[in-house]
Amino acid sequence: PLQAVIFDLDGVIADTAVVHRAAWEQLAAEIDAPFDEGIAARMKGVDRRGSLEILLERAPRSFLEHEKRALEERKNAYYVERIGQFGPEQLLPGAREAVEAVRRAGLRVGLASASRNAPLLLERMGIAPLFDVIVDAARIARSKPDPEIFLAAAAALGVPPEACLGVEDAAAGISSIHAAGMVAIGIGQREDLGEADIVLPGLIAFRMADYVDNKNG
Ligand code: B16
Ligand code: MG
Repeated sequence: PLQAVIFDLDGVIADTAVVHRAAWEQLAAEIDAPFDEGIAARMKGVDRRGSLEILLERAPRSFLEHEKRALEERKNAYYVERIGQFGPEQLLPGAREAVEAVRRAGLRVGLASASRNAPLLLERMGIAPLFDVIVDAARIARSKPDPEIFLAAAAALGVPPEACLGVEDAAAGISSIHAAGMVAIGIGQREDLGEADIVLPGLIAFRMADYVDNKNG
C-alpha cells in the first residue's frame, strides 16, 4: 500500500520552471549560445551543471571549468533575483491542497528537487512545515534521470520505494521516479511525459482517493 508521496518542486509545487528558463535564456543571449524549445525541454528538471552542459553544446566556443562555474553563478544570480519577491502567490494552483490531502490521508510527504534553491523557496511560499523530508541537489551526487534523489527521499522518509508515488513535470524526473521503482504522476501534457503512469494537467486535479485504497472511508 501507498505510504508516501514525493513531489518535485519546480513546475509542480512552484511556478518557477518559467523563471529558470528565463534566467538560462538571458545567459544564453549573453554568450551567443542558441536557445530554443528543444533545449528548454531538455533542461527541465536537470540540475544546474547538467543544464549548463546542454546550453554549451551549441555555444560558439568551449569554456574552461572556472568559466563554467562563473556561468552557473551568473545564471543563479538571475534566478535568485527573480525569486526574491516570491511568496505564497507563486504556489501553483492546487499545490498546497494536494500536499495537505496527502498528510490528511496519513501518508508521509517528501520533496525531491534538483534545485539548490528549494529549501529557500518552500520557506518563502510558507509550506516548508508540510514536508517531512526535503532532499535537494546539494545532498545528492547524480542528477535526474538518475534515481538517486527519489531513493534518498524514500530512505529519509523510512519508506520502501515501491510504497511511494512520485510527482514530476519533466521527462528526466519521470525517468528518475521509474528508475527508483515508484509509480509516476506526470504534471503537464501527455506528449512531454510519455512514460508517466498517470498524467494530470496540474495538482488542482490531484485526488488522493484515486491513489490510496482507502478501506476505512
Ligand atoms: P538550481 P526541480 C530543477 O528543479 C529545475 O527544474 C531545473 O530547471 C533547474 O535547473 C534545477 O532545478 C536546478 O536548480 O539552479 O536552483 O539549483 O524541477 O527538480 O524541482
Ligand atoms: Mg520540475
